[in-house]
Amino acid sequence: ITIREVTLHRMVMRLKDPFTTSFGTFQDREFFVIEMEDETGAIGFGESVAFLSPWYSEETVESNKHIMEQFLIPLLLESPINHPDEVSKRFESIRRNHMAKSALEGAVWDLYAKRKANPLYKELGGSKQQIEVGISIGIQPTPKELAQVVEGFVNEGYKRIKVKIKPGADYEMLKEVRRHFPDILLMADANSAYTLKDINLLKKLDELDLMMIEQPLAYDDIIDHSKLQTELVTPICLDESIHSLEDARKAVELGSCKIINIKIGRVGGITESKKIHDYCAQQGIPVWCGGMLESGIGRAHNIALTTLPQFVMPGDTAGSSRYWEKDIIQPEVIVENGLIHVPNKPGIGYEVNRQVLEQYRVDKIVRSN
Ligand code: OSB
Ligand code: MG
Repeated sequence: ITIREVTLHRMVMRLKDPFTTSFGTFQDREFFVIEMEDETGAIGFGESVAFLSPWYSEETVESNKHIMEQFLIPLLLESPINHPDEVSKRFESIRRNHMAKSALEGAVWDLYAKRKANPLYKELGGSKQQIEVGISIGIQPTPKELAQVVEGFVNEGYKRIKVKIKPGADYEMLKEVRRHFPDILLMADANSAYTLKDINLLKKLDELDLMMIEQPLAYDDIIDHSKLQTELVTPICLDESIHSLEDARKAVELGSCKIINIKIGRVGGITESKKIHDYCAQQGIPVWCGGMLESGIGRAHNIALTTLPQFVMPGDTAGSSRYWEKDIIQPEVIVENGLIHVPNKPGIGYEVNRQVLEQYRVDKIVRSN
């Protein structure tokens, strides 16, 4: 594969509803769609998942742009690639910046699969024809309102409900949901809002029969999480703390978590995601695919990855209509009875809707050889 041209489409898309986490509320999603063309005219798409501000990790939309433009794209244009697995090697001289790397690698994967006229999920070695999905619900003003929002999504068929929590909006919120829905798969995501000083509160959550608690402690921690896990019945799932196979191995060896949320962007791409998946399969650690409020392009990559066998728990890849009035892919991602049918078309399996892409595009940067 000789990459001829890389286009960065800078997008601003308004979420249907504002999304609140332990770090605040936002509604406008700004990101890059990566379009890549090779010497045969094949085209691949990727998506950068960093946010405008560095609240989730240190990367931002601007840092992604800087790193892609100045460092990563020149490395890609330098010489041909035989296989997408080589991309992460090519980027090795650049430290971290996983979301920037992953955005470009994702486009290479799509392009490679399209050249071979093969669905991306098959290139990854996946086989599921449908995947189970859950939904992630932002912090709501009151337990009552939360229970109403949950009811709506339970009725839509989502297989697992995840509720964002923070100090002061945790036990009572979850208790109300559990009271209304004694049998649903329910979990909480704290996005690092607690410390070991909150141990009593975190232990109390054991009453609620949660499937797991995601990233309760610091975004860069695996030591305190291992202490916490020995005190809790509820399994800990790590999100922010895991950036690589090596991080996953250390966390599992320390007993810092019993479940891992794999996000392609956070770990630097699909190749690294597969390595973490394979390691977790070997260790008997369940994994599921997280989300970053992506457009349909990022979602399509998540769907392909989730067809791998160790993705045994419902992920956060909800349908297009949960996020957008109009998604940038066609057909849009449809969830029925909590299932997404995996498309069998080449590459990511969805077409990019050029008209909608241009409608939400605020800037365009082209680099070619
Ligand atoms: O922590 O999993 C997270 C959204 C943005 C940033 C971080 C997270 C989330 C979600 C929603 O939980 C996932 C989604 O619906 O795409
Ligand atoms: Mg999370």
